[in-house]
Amino acid sequence: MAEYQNIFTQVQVRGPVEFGVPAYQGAYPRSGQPWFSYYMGKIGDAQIGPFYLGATGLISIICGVIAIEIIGLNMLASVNWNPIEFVRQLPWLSLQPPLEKHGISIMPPLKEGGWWLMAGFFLTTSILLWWWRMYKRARDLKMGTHVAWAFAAAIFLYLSLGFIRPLLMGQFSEAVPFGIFPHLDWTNNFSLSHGNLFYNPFHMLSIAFLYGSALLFAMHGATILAVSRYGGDRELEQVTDRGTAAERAALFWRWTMGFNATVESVHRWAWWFAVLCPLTGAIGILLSGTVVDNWYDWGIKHGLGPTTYSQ
Ligand code: 07D
Ligand code: 07D
Repeated sequence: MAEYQNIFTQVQVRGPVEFGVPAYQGAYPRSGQPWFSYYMGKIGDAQIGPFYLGATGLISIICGVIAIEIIGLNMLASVNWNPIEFVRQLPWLSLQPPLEKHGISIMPPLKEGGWWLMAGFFLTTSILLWWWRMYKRARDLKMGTHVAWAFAAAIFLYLSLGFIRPLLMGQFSEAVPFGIFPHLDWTNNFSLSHGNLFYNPFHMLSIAFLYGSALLFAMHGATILAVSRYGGDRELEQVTDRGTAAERAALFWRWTMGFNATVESVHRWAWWFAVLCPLTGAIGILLSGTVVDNWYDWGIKHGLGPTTYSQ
């Protein structure tokens, strides 16, 4: 039997199903008989289940389904309830936010933004409940709550785009429409109507953290794969007996970069880069139209753009 396994030399060992640590007292029990999937085992754990849904999970899914129903049925109505056209045109269909004349009224006519507000309400409730479920599951497993706080950073950007900034502007019409290409059109228009978002320093920071996250992920993923032949992917052994894998990985980076993160700190690097991407982004969005109207003009004024032209 192969001693060390990675994606290339993988042997799937099947023991009895693992039920994990007992559920927290008062929590709903995990349900369902777990089963194994060979193909899931290729990309992760082969065991599926048991599942834990709980009240927040269940209500979150119900709210998510209601939001998708409202969005989907409005899109279907926009193609005269023709299912073929719905499928054909889906990427371009949309549910638009309230018209400008309704400001931040929460009761505009349904067809003038009411449906959008309703869908937004259910989607936001669904996302917040899922956050709460994530936080609770982590606490009940006596884990840190890092994942929930990273998710909160993304939720902050989502809320900035669709709720906080529109409130600050006094206009729900400023919010993002639901729809695949329509939300891209909105993104493009946002940049244009604020004089080129590239001159927004927080957009710059967000991009640096986005690219940085990809780079860190590539470096970390590649490093661990590169030492998986020495058991580097088996984190527990690396902590109790560093062996040669972690040492080689560290040495590799000291040789090639002059510095190495530690087994622990590399995850802090990754967490901060990922979290700062939407966090700086949200700041940039909240400043647009509220504090700074035109980022290009702002950039020129603050030395980000050319002040004179040679031609
Ligand atoms: C891979 C994890 C899985 C998540 C996935 C997304 C839905 C929506 C809706 C059928 C990396 C699931 C999608 C549930 C289905 C309908 C009507 C995460 C992974 C696979 N965007 N955006 C996409 C959202 C904003 C922008 C794709 C959501 C801003 C650009 C997908 C939000 C701005 C491009 C999507 C949101 C913006 C995209 C792939 C919320 C500025 C693309 C996403 C809630 C930040 C890309 C056609 C992906 C694309 C794309 C979803 C917000 C810009 C549909 C849910 C308003 C420039 N966005 N987006 O893989 O191909 O994420 O678009 O805020 O080029 Mg977007
Ligand atoms: C959207 C957080 C919300 C998501 C949540 C998830 C579900 C689905 C799914 C069950 C992504 C909820 C999930 C409901 C459940 C399943 C499967 C995070 C989101 C809560 N830009 N730009 C960014 C670049 C331009 C514009 C960020 C590059 C142009 C606007 C990012 C370029 C114009 C906004 C970034 C570029 C423009 C952004 C997003 C290049 C358009 C934003 C970070 C090379 C012509 C957003 C400050 C992120 C922002 C944003 C990258 C160009 C417009 C770094 C690389 C100039 C309006 N841009 N951009 O984490 O924060 O998003 O801006 O040209 O709002 Mg940009």
